[in-house]
Amino acid sequence: MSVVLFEIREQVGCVTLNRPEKLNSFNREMALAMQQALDECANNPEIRCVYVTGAGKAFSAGQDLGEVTGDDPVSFKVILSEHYNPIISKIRALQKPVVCAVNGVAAGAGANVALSADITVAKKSASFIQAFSKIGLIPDSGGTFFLPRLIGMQKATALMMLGDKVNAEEAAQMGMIYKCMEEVDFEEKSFEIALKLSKMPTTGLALTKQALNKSLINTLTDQLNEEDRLQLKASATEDYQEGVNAFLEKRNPIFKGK
Ligand code: LHQ
Repeated sequence: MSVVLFEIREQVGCVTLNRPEKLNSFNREMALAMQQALDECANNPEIRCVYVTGAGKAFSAGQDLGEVTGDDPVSFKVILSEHYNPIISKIRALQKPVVCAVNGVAAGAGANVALSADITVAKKSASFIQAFSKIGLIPDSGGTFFLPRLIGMQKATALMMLGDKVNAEEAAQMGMIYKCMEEVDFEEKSFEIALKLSKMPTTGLALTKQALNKSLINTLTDQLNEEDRLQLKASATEDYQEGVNAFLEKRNPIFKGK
């Protein structure tokens, strides 16, 4: 069985971390397979939205600690530069919305992969742990970039230093994730978000993502210029024409992502 499952459902690329017996902790094979799945999502024009989740009871327990110990450990340099950093960069660079459905515990790099998605939702029983400090490491996988921006410096610092477990409801309340969702129909309801996005004007959504990526580092003046540039692109899409026409004709629009 593959350590990452990949399938296309309608126009959604579904990526499932699949080492449930190891709480989907990342070893080299899984990190590289996830990158391959993200590349397929980026390059396949049929795919208009990406949905990432975990198999079994966990989303991901972060780094497989068995791989960094023992006789032939994988080096930290390799783990960061070949595993996590490319995963985070690929998620942010993907010109399609990435929905992450956190189905259980997300710890260490597992938590920060989840927080790098465009829209992160979590099952009520799921939790987030910045587990790094407990083993003497610093938060990686973009955590020190995204978490303070999501929840503010004080809370991010406390969670990263104390390594507290945050449940899904608290995570939603503090703005770490978009929504905490009910247990019973979590897969179906979280997938509906991805499905809805895949039927929207996805070129416009990609341009929105570009603007938001830039907003994390831009001045207001630069950001206004960026909005100007990207809005011109959005206004030239077929989907924009379709959206306006459908509104005026009082019908449902059919968007093609073009
Ligand atoms: C695991 C793991 C795991 C291996 C559970 N590895 N087996 C970057 C640079 C380079 C190196 C290091 O890492 C990084 C980035 C990072 O991600 S650092 C942070 C690494 N992750 C952690 O420190 C989390 C460790 N795990 C836990 O704290 C707990 O397992 C959590 C809170 C995730 C879940 O707790 P429980 O639900 O109580 O499950 P459990 O602890 O009983 O685990 C179940 C099994 O999974 C168990 O194996 P066993 O054979 O006893 O059933 C664990 O050993 C194994 N497992 N996490 N990361």
